Amino acid sequence: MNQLVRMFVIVFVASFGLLYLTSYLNSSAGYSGNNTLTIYNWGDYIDPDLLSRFEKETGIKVIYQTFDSNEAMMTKIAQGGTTFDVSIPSEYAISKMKEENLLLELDHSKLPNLKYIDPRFMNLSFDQDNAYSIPYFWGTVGIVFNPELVGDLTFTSWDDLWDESLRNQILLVDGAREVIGMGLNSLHYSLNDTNEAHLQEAKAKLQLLTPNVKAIVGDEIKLLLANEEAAVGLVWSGDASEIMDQNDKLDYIVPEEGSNLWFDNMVIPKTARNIEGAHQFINFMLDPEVAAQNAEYVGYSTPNKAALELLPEDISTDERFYPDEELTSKLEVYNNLGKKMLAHYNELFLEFKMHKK
Ligand code: SPD
Repeated sequence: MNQLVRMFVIVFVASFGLLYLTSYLNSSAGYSGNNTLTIYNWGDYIDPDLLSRFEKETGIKVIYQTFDSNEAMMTKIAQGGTTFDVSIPSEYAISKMKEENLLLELDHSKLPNLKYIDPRFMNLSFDQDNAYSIPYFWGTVGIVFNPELVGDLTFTSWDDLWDESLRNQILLVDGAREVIGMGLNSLHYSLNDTNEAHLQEAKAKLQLLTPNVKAIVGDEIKLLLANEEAAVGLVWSGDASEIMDQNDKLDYIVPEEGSNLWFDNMVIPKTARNIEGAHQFINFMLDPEVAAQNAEYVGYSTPNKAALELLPEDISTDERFYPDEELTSKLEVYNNLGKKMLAHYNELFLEFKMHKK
């Protein structure tokens, strides 16, 4: 009996010691066992120094993963089995994720820096009261081009992309809404059009563009265009700004038939394990100095009014990337077209990609 008690005491003391040692090792690395934050963001969409700064300031270890489309991100979160604490979807995706109950309601009392966001970017239709999402970056979709390689083309019209002189000279961003939307806009249709005849017309017109399309690519589009591997690209405005930073011969324009105005906002998915840390991270990214550093690093347009004032004037006054309300009011925001129609847009885009091959 005595021996049994001794054994029990030895096992108890050993387990306690092991537990103490593990927690000591974790805390000496600066993090307690479950004090991590998993962030799921677009590729190339944050200054990595800010992640280190957040870790240092809070003692929270960041685990960082990326996606390259709203569709891929939504599928992964909806499937479950992930522990993302913060993600950064675009407006139509936020609306769909709300509908599918994939987002947590935010606690604004934990986001005092929200006061720095320009009211123009708050309470938008996809998330009234910003109950589920907080502005991160915004922008347009347009054409970046190398004036030395495109002759007289000015790209004031989407139709310029179909010009025969651009054979094998165009790179397209790998986005279903962007490419199908461009086809629709070029026909003067809405980029939220759900009329099947219009969609088929856009598909047929896009098929005629394939001889001019060199490739459909992800984030590498920036390097390829900056290195003059192609003359023209269909891009998000922030990518254009980064490309032009690397090669100042290039220019960016939003064609007159219209285009997309988009908003990427920070959300806390239902999969979150560290809800407190997620609020801390969102509030950190809203700090004017942090937001300005991030905007300068990634090249995208900040919705943070106080951060905008901290940016160099050549950035904050560049109307190509900070278009005024008059221009933005002519642009269209993607609607959540519903599960079936969004799947249809994806199918049309896949068919276009197959046709291109
Ligand atoms: N490399 C960062 C890409 C971020 C793009 N977000 C734009 C989404 C528009 N729907």
